[in-house]
Amino acid sequence: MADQYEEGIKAALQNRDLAKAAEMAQKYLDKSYNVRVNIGITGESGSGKSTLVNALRGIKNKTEGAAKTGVKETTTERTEYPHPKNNNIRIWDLPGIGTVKFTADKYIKEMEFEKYDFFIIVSNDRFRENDAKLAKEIQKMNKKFYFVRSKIDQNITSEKEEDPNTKEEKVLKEVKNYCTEELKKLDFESPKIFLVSGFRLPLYEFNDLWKTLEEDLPKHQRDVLLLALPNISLDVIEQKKETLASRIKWLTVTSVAGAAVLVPGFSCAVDIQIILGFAVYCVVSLGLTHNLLQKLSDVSGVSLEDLKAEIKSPLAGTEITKDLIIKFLASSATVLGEMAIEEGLRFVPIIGTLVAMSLSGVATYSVLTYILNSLTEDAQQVFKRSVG
Ligand SMILES: Nc1nc2c(ncn2[C@@H]2O[C@H](COP(=O)(O)OP(=O)(O)OP(=O)(O)O)[C@@H](O)[C@H]2O)c(=O)[nH]1
Ligand SMILES: [Mg+2]
Repeated sequence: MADQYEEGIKAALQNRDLAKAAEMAQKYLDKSYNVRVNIGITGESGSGKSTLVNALRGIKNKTEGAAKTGVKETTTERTEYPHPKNNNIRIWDLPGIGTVKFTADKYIKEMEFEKYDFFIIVSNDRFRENDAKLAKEIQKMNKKFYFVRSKIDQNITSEKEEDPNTKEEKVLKEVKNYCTEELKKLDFESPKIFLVSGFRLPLYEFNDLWKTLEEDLPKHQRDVLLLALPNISLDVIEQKKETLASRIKWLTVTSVAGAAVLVPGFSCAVDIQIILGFAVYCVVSLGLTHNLLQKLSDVSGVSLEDLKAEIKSPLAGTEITKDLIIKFLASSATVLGEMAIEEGLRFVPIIGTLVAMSLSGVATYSVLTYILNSLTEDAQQVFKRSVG
């Protein structure tokens, strides 16, 4: 799809029709932002479903607005949780099939199984008949599901209690083998099982779950979900950077038809609104707003102060206003000049064409790139500190 839009924009630029090019770029961006993802979280009562819902939303169980959890908080109604970073992502906390007096058929109907893009089947033990039944129904519908074995931290802790020399890998292997064998008995030949702790997504195999998922999802859904995901690894931060970087080209094209303004101390007129929008988008996606840092502090147990100490960019951890962007531009003029990006830009598709046509477009491109690069560095440092 991107190719088709790129061709259109190139043609418009060749005709020097900046307005048309900007309109097409905006259309592409709208399409890629407005993508819905519905995730169904299912499994037996008490298996850790609601905890996983909260973890995916980057919050701790007892945070306000979190899905209710605990030994007595059985979820009997299906509940929808919008992702705090992106309202288009809906995580559905489904009751366990064992907790409601439904036949599998009725359950699937009541839960509107066709609605979800994929399912996570959670168990804190081996997977049982009911899990298998659901998985088979999902398979029949040609949809994807992933087995998540939750609370793996508990297994490790208790094994270590018995023998302090127990290696973590050994426990992981044993649990994985056991779950695999049990699922084989239920007719799943080589099931994919991910060992996860809902309390600490960066540990254990949540990363592997993401790697599998991203291969299965269509591109736009993958991108949208990736950017909403908590920072579970340096790898994921790098992927976020690439995804955000791929938006810069389109944003730049939308900027060339807009109103560029001169910023005192900055060499060139730029579109402040676009820069502000992108900065906010990056800060949210990379988990660097004050609120998201606070949540990370709650989840990781590292103090907010310590996390904030890792941050260098003036755009992170604070409210991004127009004034802040103007100040930021004025103070970054030298760095941006030194980057001498304009030379290299001649070789970037589409942007290369703009180099001769729109100075402000080129400046916007450089600014957006600079913002993304510095925020990514901050996110990496914060992440290292949070798991450190
Ligand atoms: N140690 C540890 N405890 C967990 C984990 N996930 C959930 N728990 C605990 O297990 C209990 C049940 O978790 P919930 O998330 O409420 O489970 P649920 O599947 O939503 O339960 P129902 O809604 O009753 O079906 C809670 O006390 C959680 O704190 C985990 O990964 N590690
Ligand atoms: Mg629950």
